[in-house]
Amino acid sequence: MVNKLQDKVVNVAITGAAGQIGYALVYRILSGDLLGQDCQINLQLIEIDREPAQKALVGVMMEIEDCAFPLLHSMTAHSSPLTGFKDADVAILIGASPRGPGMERNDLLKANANIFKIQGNALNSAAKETVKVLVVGNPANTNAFIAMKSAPNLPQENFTAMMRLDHNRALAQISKKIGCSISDISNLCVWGNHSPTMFVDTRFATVNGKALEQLISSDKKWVTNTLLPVVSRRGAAIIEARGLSSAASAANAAVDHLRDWMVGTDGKWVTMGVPSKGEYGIPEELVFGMPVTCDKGDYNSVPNLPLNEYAYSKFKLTLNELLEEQKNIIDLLK
Ligand code: NAX
Repeated sequence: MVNKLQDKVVNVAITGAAGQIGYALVYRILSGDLLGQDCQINLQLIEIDREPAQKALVGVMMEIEDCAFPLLHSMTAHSSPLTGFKDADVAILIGASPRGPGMERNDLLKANANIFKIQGNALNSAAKETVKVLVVGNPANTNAFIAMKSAPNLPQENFTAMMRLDHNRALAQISKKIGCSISDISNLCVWGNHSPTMFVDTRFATVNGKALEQLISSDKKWVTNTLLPVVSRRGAAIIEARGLSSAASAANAAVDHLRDWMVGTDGKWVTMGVPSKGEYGIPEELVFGMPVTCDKGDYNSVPNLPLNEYAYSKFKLTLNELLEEQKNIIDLLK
């Protein structure tokens, strides 16, 4: 049985596996939502070498066991990214340093820079050269940049940051506004940083082939007055309502991001945070949210979209924020 499935066993490494998002994510992966029902999974779960994280991880693993998932081929626990990322085909980097009391954004950037530098190094030494890396832990774009720069032997395009939750949040708001289904909406994207400066760009969006702009022409201000603020403040609104940050929707976005990357989007745009190749004047290597299409393991940014004055001002704001973040951590990469 195992031999027959050998070519369909995928090694999936997850950091922060005992946290909220990790807990919601493992069940989706083992249900077949990531790679379908024919692909078995070796789950490599990584947590910090501290309590209560390690004990919580034991509990998570007991629950996974109790699900008796047919797709679970093996499961291992790790406190070192070097063993945890061994031969990884997919690495989902969720664990990050949370913002502590009195911590400035800069302190948070630096605390995470150290974590993602170590993890980038470990991926470089231990993971497969084809590993697909998704960084979820915040500040996700800059963390992905750090991991990428710390893994010089791996192709840069292997490193991505999660902007899909922002994309999905925008899709859901549009679907509610128009009264259409999510799959009716095309050509939406989110530019820039996974932060309140992100730019949700609806200028090219269509619903069943009709321009969104036309469909909301009686409520022209809806995008700027409602959609953009709702999406950019959604994380905070969820914390206020639930008392905890987004977890199931973040895990769902991680599944969407990775599944689309590996399986393909059939020409449909999705948003991924990817290292720039100089598109749209974005400095090379900056990990920037942009529209991409995916085809069986590759992604390509959507080219030649015009940026009018309004779009450019929004674009520039989020670009400048990311450049500032990069400037603050660049010395730590030396
Ligand atoms: P939790 O605090 O529930 O879990 C984080 C887990 O990571 C903990 O179990 C912790 O022990 C572990 N961890 C910390 N440092 C680690 C390290 N160096 N190696 C391995 N494990 C480590 O947080 P959770 O709600 O799961 O959120 C995780 C991260 O996702 C946060 O940084 C959060 O800000 C970020 N998010 C990113 C989103 C995105 O769209 N990019 C959306 C959701 C979420 O806010």
